[in-house]
Amino acid sequence: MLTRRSFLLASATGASVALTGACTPGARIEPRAGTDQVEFPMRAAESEVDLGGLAVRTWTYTGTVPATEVRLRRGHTLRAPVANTLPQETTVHWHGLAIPNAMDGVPVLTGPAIATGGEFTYEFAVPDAGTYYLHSHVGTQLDRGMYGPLIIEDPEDGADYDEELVVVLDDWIDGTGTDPDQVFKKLQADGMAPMAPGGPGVSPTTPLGADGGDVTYPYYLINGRTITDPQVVDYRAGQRIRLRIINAGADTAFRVGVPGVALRVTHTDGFPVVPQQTDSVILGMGERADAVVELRSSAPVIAAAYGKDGYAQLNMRVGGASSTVDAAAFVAELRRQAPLNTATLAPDPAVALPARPVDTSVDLALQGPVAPYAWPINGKLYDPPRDGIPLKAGSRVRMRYLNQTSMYHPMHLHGQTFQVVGGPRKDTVLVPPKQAVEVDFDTDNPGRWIVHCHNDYHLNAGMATFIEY
Ligand SMILES: [Cu+2]
Repeated sequence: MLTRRSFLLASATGASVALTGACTPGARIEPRAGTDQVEFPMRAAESEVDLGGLAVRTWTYTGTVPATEVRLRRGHTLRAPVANTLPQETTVHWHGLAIPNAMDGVPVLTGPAIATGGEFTYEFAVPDAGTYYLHSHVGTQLDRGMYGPLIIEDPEDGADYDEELVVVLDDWIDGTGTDPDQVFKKLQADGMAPMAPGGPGVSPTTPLGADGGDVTYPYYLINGRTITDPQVVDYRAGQRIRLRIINAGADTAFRVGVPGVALRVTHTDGFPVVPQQTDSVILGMGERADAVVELRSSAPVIAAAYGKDGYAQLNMRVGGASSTVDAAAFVAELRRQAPLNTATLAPDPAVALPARPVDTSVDLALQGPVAPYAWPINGKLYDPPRDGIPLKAGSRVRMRYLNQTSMYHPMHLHGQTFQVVGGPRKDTVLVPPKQAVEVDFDTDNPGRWIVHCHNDYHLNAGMATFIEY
């Protein structure tokens, strides 16, 4: 019997999908034949990487940016021995997966980090299908090259598309004369520039307000390539492509679109939604969206940095023809659009949380910046293992994110996924400036679980707390 997997491999050798470029992340890991276990060894190491006309020294898990794609099927077991050769301790966090606490990769809360010269083996069964990613949860390592896609297939995948394309977005500064540790030190030394008064507030076309972020990046990447030498993927006219879009950036939200082609958004943060057509979608750091596009001619995927200059690009090529799209003009068009916020989607009924009364409400007031550079929650900076929020196992919790700041914060909960009140199942949700977002979840996976802003610099500046039960 031909599985979808072997079909994809067969069609790839039939050249319907040709990956070009020397540094594509397409060398994917498969389960060992006859087993359900995927072995994925990683070596955290300083690496020389070509980002498409830009050679940098950075830190990686597999010698590439992004890390080699991990792809397995729901219920499979992932076994990942990680050796750390970096001059700092490190971990791997499996973003979005509700797995045992000791495998979550958050220092202090879930276990010790992997020391320099040390090793640790992560091993767990993957509970839910969908588009996920892995990244370091130590310091500013996420803003180096320490991230990669983690794709979990459902046996029923593939009914409404022909091919898949993983699209990993990133903001890049490491190895360009500075590194993320120096960037963070500079933010602390300089303090925050005062907010420009009278900038645009939150509106349909500026859904995250005026403040795009704290870091100015020289480059934006899709699948580890700058716009100078983007990845090119070949298709045939009429093919339906499932884009699995992952925002692996540290301080940048992206507006994502394909010129002249509608996106049919089918999933967010791994979970299926009632499909929604849109011209563009906005993704905060840590968020994912799956969207099916039907290609009639060559077209790029464009990701415009929100509130910042610059964009990232990947080229989908049909019939070998170059796209005639003016990327810069499309970026300007993206900035005029009202992008879809995935938090407004309706869940697929199969994954909606069952209705039940809320047992406990937790308010998290998002605050800052406090001079010189701190972002508190409820007046406190992250200080594990102190100041956790005790909860009861087996309860329905409503968490209210109250953003009192002038910047957006993508809030991420570990260990269990939530349902946005009135919206879809997710693990990361954008909280626009001066607005509140409510999410519900069930305490069904005991442990100490961090809740934090997925802006990596805000996290390092204290914007986190944790629940425990
Ligand atoms: Cu934040």
